Amino acid sequence: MAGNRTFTMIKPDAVKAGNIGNILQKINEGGFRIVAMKLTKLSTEKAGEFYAVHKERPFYGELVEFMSSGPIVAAILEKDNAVEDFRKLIGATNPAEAAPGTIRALYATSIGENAVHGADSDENAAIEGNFHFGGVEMF
Ligand code: FUP
Repeated sequence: MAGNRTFTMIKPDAVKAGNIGNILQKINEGGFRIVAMKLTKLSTEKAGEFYAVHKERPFYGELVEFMSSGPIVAAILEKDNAVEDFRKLIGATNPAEAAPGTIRALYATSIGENAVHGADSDENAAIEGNFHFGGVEMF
């Protein structure tokens, strides 16, 4: 059975562009409840750890540099079928391929600076949520 929680980050590009409010509105309209949320910043070490699965990919260095370049919003979201429904709401990794009306179609500028992260499985949602919120009270 599909789980009911996912993990997201509003990335440095979207925070810098002033789109936290717009993106949270899309998340609310999408039917997600916020279980935990914080404005934070990843060190290069922490960003490298978070994206360790991509370590061998050619874009890893840029990805780590970008994700540690400014504040982000990290959040745990709740809804039936959360992981799959959230990935539908954010759209394809490359904003040029993201469906109209999706968060990335609206607010992302490139495949690297694509406004939001969404966990890709229940297992990763739990790992990523714990990475940012381990030991923190959930609502
Ligand atoms: P997604 O699950 O949609 O976030 O996409 P991936 O897990 O494939 O990629 C994770 C992050 O790596 C993306 F959000 C941005 C970055 N990336 C690139 O910079 N270039 C690529 O070609 C693919 C991904």
